[in-house]
Amino acid sequence: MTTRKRVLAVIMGGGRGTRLQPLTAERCKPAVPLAGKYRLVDIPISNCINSEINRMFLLTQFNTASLHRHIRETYHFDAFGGGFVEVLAAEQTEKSVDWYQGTADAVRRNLNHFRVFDHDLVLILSGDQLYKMDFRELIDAHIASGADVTLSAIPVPVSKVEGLGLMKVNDALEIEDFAEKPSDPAVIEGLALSPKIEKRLHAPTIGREKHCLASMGIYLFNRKALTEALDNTMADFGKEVIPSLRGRKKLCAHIFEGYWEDIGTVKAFYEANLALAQPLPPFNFFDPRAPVYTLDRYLPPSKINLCTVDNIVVGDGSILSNGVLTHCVFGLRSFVADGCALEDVVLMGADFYETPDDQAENKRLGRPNIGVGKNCTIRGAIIDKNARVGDGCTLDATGKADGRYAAGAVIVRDGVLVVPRGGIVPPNTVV
Ligand code: ADQ
Ligand code: ADP
Repeated sequence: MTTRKRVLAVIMGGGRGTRLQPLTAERCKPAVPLAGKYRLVDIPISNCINSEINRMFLLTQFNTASLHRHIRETYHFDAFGGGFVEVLAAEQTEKSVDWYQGTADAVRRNLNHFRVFDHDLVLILSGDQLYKMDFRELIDAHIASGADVTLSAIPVPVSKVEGLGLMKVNDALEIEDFAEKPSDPAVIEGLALSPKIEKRLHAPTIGREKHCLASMGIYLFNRKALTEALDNTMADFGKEVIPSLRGRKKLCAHIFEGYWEDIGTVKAFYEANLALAQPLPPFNFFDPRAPVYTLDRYLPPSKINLCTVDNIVVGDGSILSNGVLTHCVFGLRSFVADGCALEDVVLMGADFYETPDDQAENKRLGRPNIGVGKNCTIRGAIIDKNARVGDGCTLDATGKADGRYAAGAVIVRDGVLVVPRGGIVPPNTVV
């Protein structure tokens, strides 16, 4: 390994987060809970730490107290290593009063913050992807090829390339062509992997559906190349900056063949979470060589009373009672009362416990307690944090068109039923 180069990582914490609404209605994308106890941002940060990269900037649109607290209380570096995770929220300056216009704009506006730190390379990462990668391999490949910019690239079957940037590479993995999110089948066909590259893959694609090399939105720039690439008004890396560099800079691909999921939409987020409840999940949170770090909360172990459970993940501090729970993810401080049947549900849990006084107050106000009340049947849903589902509710996403239901207490998005953060679903609601 030759990671003597000094690397700064820049994590793109998300634009307006519209594709993740309503999960991003009251929080920024990096803070969205994941897998029962983590937040989305823990994934890229852990990948960096496990790759010996300990200087990270997190670019976000919102200056949320909760994100700052999570970062401050989780990521402690010793005084000698010089490590940090710094949140840089879109800020008003004399030159600009608006939000970041796109990924490139966000990085450009923060170049002045990066300059202060010694570095040779800048690693730009998306904040909404679930994957495990040793960035040292990417860095080594970048140095070995003498590239100005290296893009991490993953082979994707042609039927699944929608929404991805695609590239054509030569035998030396130099990028000869790049198209951001092409939809024309002829263009996609033209970018399909050459047999020579196909043969080099660990999991050869020959004899299967044609594959293309897709950009993972992970870019490694030489310091100078980044400054030059951003010396303009281009807003986005994928749409503008990367295509503009073709022929002007040496652009190379580094092929990654592990599990990688973009979780920028409600459906992808839901499916990636539930996949963790399978017997052998595609993403391994149990890998001792590459742990995923998060806030240590000192919660009690969870209690499960007389339940029938099958393929569930349970976060700390939860109490699940007397129900049938199938293929679900329960986040921190989840409560499920007696007599419930839950299937394919991501229950995010709560930020705090209600005291007996809080519960008495709920009763007085006719408000359900936080969690899922007695005798509910729920299927195909995300119940966001601090939500209250009353007794006797039936919530089922099957066959429901996207839209608002139960006077807005429930939203169906991408075919997934969502009870928003802090939402109240009155007792006996049927959706
Ligand atoms: P997209 O993910 O669609 O495609 P983009 O919307 O630019 O591209 O987002 C990239 C990352 O930056 C995401 O993590 C996003 O949340 C974040 N982001 C977006 N706007 C931001 C802003 N203004 N401030 C801070 N963060 C912001 C990109 C590439 C494709 C590639 C896919 C792989 O353009 O070529 O195939 O990623 O997912
Ligand atoms: P999210 O994880 O959904 O982004 P936040 O991080 O914004 O949520 O909120 C989490 C923090 O908010 C917790 O640390 C918790 O202490 C605090 N919190 C939120 N609502 C309440 C409340 N009603 N009572 C006490 N603490 C709360």
